[in-house]
Amino acid sequence: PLLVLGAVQCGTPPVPTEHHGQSDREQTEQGIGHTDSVSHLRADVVQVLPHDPSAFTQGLELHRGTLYEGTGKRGQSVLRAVDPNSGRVLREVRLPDQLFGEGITVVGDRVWQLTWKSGLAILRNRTNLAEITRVRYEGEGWGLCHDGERLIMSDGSARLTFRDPETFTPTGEVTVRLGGDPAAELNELECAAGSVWANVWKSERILRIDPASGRVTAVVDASGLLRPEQRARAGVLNGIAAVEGTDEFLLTGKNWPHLYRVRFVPA
Ligand code: DDQ
Ligand code: CA
Repeated sequence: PLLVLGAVQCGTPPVPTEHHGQSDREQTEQGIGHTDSVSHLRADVVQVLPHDPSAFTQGLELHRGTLYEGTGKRGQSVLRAVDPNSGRVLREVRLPDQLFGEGITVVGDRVWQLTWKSGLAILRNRTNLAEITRVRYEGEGWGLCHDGERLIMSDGSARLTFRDPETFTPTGEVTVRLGGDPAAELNELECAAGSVWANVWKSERILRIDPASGRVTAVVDASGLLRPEQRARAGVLNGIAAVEGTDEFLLTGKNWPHLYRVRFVPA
């Protein structure tokens, strides 16, 4: 039985997610000498879905209708496959107690999962979540996504590292800049339609990044999803998963009671 927690239809008519018109406000937010435009978006809620409030969400991705979620904290980190409509856990594996799980991404029939400070990426079988291998990397592990050709990883700095999706070997990197300034603390990532979307840690902002240049092309203000009394008990926004075949995304956060199916629209 599906336990959809009420589909909240917002009254706003569909609007294009791209914001080509240059408002004065956008112009003034460009640094001097930076003529690139940055769109300002907000998250329009299409549906509210359940989310395990005990999940300290660190990685979130949808693959063929199944939600893959990685959680953090030492002794509590898991990788699970979840039915996004009901929140039912279909399969779950625990990480060893000393590992703090971070970003995840699906590559075909496999799933990569990062760890925060252990320098270990774990490769698993997507169906049974059994470990296949572990690979070492330099630095911290934060967010991860797969653009179809390469892995893209964040590490707490303003850098995104490109990696081979089979071997995890670094193949390049780019510095993310917003109006010319490095944009650090990029957390959970999502690769969608040629862009990389990144939650900014401890904020309710999501950046849309052009991975070729590192340029931030849009800033999403995703504040106001949780009700104030829910927000007091929940952690930070962290978790963005593209809904395949649509321009929608699932958003959640650490210990949030809901997943929000949203569309990004001009603010
Ligand atoms: N990171 O995901 C931003 C990379 C790290 C988040 C760590 C948050 C600290 C939580 C510590 C909880 C220990 C019980
Ligand atoms: Ca994601």
